[in-house]
Amino acid sequence: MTKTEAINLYTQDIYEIGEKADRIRREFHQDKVFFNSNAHLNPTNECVDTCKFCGFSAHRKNPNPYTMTLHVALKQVECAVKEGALEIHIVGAHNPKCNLDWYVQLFSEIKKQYPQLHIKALTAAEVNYLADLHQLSFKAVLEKMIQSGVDSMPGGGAEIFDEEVRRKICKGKVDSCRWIDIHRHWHKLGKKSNCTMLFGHIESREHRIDHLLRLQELQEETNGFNAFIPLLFQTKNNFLNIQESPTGQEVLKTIAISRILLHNIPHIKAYWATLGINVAMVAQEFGADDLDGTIQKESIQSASGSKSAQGITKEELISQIKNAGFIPIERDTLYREIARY
Ligand code: V47
Repeated sequence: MTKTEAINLYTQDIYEIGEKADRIRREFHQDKVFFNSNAHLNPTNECVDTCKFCGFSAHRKNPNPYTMTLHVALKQVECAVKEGALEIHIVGAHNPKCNLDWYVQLFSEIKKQYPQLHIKALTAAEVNYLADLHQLSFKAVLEKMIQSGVDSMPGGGAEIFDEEVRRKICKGKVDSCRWIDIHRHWHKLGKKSNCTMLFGHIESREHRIDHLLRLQELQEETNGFNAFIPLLFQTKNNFLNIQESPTGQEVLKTIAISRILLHNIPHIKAYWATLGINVAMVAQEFGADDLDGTIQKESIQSASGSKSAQGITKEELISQIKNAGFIPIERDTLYREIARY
């Protein structure tokens, strides 16, 4: 599909593109809706970057800076495991106090204590920051991550690839080519990752399509992405001053178009923390097949207004999925089925 044809999908009736997306979704996953038992660990919110969309970073809009000691971070992991987490998703701010040695110690200690726990850690933006901080190549950082026990990478930091938009919303952060190069290399090392798109701020439909087509192209080359996560922008406590969020229709169309364009990425995650559980469930009829997980404690999106701070229970996820007529499948991070309810 050309860029123009892809952009024109937005002008089609919502049910028409919903049906196309649903057909692809059902070919891949039939009636299954996936979720996992996971926990988030955000070791610090003290950030040298100044992304305008972020309410998590400690600056004027979030006057509560924190940086965990290794001991505190490991205590959180211990609690997460006790609560049943099979995956720990580690994402923090760009903070020289949490340098590469700090993360290497954290990952190694987690792997030593909980060898079965899947470590999904460090966005490409963090990898790029740590490489610059230590004057290393990003390849060297990725290799250190693997040596110390990181299993897969999350999809954050992609935002919107268009450089003009990036200059306005996250100047100085990893650029789009570097984000793609980091994931390409991670895939070449035999590892899987996810990819995201932050939408619903100042970007246009054209920017979204450009973003999706670039992800499609990398996936064609590496086949290393497990899931795509369209992150709906949360408007509170940040410097973008967005007054109006996209309509429900625009959100669902964006998810459906993602499913159609990213026919080579197996999973589309309707992340309940940014969509809310109700829209995330409707999204399962428009191309998505995954909700993300229990999370336990969420600090990034909830800092900008989402209702995800306390996570969600497994029982709630299961009953939402069942009541919507789908089959709840608990998965591990790499989408191997653990249980069917
Ligand atoms: O890169 C920051 C986003 C991302 C806001 O890989 C915001 O499975 C909405 O990438 N409104 C980090 N989003 C989170 C992330 C993620 C989440 C869940 C699963 C996975 C995965 C990855 O959060 C950042 C940024 O794009 N973000 N501020 C905001 N106001």
